[in-house]
Amino acid sequence: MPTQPHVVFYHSPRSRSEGVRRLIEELSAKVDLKPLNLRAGENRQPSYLRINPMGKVPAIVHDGALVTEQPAIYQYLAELFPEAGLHVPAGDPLRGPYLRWLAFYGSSFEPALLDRALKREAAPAGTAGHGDFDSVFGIVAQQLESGPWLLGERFTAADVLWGSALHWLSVWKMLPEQPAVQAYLQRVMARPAIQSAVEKDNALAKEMGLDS
Ligand SMILES: N[C@@H](CCC(=O)N[C@@H](CS)C(=O)NCC(=O)O)C(=O)O
Repeated sequence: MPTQPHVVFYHSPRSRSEGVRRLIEELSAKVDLKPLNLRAGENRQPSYLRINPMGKVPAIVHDGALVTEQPAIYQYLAELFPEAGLHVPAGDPLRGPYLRWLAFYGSSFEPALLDRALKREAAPAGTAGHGDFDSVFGIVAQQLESGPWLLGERFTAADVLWGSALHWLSVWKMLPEQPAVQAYLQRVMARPAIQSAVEKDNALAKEMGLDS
């Protein structure tokens, strides 16, 4: 019988790593969960900085190798647990768009979002590697118009990443009203694995005292 890969997952509810937990649930992957209380500064302790010098979550360790950065983690885990069919392998015509949307999240969406959240003026379009928030969000919203998923009929790990990020932004009222995006979020959040991960993180957040 093939053995399951041993993956250690450093996680905190109410952070970006909630999305990774949703992916893990979608993949039906068994991982070694290491909760870190960011509020208590557990991620800044030397013991964790030795594992991830950035002191951030999400982070995974597999076969002694550290993987950080959401797009890399989503791609890595989806390929490590291929039975779930959430990765897009090399040679598949959707591979390019799949990688594009994973990378676009980290290299364009997050920086543009930070500009908006901090009320910073976006750097000139010809200088910055990312655009202003409205342009970047407009491109994502347009992509989601045809649906049901980011890549059309095929649900992938990229939907878990985008669905989780957009979900939180919608909860925090940081997203411009866009019916196609709201409909997409409803589809993502209705998935049984996503609901199960949300329930587990709600329980963990309560246990860790993160919701007060
Ligand atoms: N570039 C990282 C960002 C991760 C990140 O910023 N994580 C936050 C939680 S949402 C964190 O760990 N913050 C704690 C800290 O920096 O002390 C990624 O995409 O995974």
